[in-house]
Amino acid sequence: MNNSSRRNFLLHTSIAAATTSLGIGCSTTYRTNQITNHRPVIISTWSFGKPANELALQTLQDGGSALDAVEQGIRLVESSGNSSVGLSGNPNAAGVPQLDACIMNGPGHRAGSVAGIEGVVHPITAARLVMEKTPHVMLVGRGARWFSEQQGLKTNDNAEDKKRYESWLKKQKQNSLNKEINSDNHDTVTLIVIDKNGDIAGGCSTSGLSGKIPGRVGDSPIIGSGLYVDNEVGAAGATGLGENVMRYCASYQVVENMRQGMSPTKACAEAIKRIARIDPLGMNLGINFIAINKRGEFGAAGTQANFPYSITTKDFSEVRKGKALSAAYQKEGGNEK
Ligand code: SD4
Repeated sequence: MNNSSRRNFLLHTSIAAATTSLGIGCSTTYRTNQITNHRPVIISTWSFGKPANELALQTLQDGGSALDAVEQGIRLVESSGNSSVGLSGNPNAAGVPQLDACIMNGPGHRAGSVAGIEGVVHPITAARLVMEKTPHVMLVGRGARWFSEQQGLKTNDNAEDKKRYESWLKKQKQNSLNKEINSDNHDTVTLIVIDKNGDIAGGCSTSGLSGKIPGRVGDSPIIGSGLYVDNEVGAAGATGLGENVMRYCASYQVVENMRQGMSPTKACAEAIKRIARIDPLGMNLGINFIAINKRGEFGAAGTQANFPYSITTKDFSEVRKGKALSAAYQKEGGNEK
C-alpha cells in the first residue's frame, strides 16, 4: 500500500468505526435518585497520579470530556520524567523503553490500545487515535509506531539513553530476568474520570517491567485486565505485576463485582481474594486496583501495604492508601459508607 492509499484506508476505516459506534450506545440502568453529588471524581494509581488528576479536573472545568481529561492527565505523567511511564521509563533487556497504553470511553463502550511501542512520546494519545481513527482496538510494535507517525505524533528515538541504560544495568546485574519481576521495578499510571453527568473514561500508560524480554506485553494495554470501563456500572484499573492481572481479566472482575452490588473497595478486595484462592502465589501477587462506581464512590485495594492512590474532586485532591490485603489492616479504603 502506498502512503496515499494507506491514508485513504485509515480515513475510510475511521468513518466505518464512527458509524459502527453510533449503533452501540449504552443506556444507564442507574436510577437518578442513586446519583450522589460526588461527581466529577478522578482517581489514579500512585502519588504521581495527583498532578495528573488535577490537570484532568482542569480539563473538565475547561469544557473537556471525561476522555479528554484522561488523555491530558496521562500525557502529563508521560512527559514528567517518570521512571516507569513514557520514554523516560525503564528500558527492556535490550536497553529500549517499550511502552504499553490503553484508553476506554464509557459512552459507546469504545477502546483503543498500543503495546510494545517504541519512540512515541505519548502512547496514550496513540491509543486514543487507534480508538477514534481505526476500526481496530489494539496495535502493537512497529505497526503501532507506523500508525502514530501517520497520525503526526511526536517521536523521539534518542530515548535509548546509554547512560541511563548502563546505570540501570548495574543495579540489575545480580538479578535474573525472573527475579526482576518484583514490586520495586515497575509502576503504571492508571487514571479514571467520572464527569458530572456520570460518563466514565479511563486510561493506562506504562513502560512495564524494567528489564522485560523485548516484546513482553503486560496487562496495561489489555482491555479487561489493566483497565475496564462500563458506563452503566463503573470502572477499575490495575497497577502491579501484569502477569498476575492478565491471567484473571482482573479489572473486568472488579467491575463485575460492583455490578453485583459491592462497594469499590470491596470489589477490588474480593477480586484479589478470588485470584489468591486459585493462584499458587496466594496473596504474594504484587497487584493493586483502583475502582469507581457510577455514583462517584471510589476505593482501592492491593496486596501491597500502603498502596498509594490519588483522588481528586472539586473539593479536595489527596493521596490515600488502598486497603491492604496482605498486611495488617490499617485505615484504608475509599469514601463508601
Ligand atoms: C505491567 N502492570 O507491565 C504493568 C506494570 C505496573 O506497577 O503496573 N507496575 O505489568
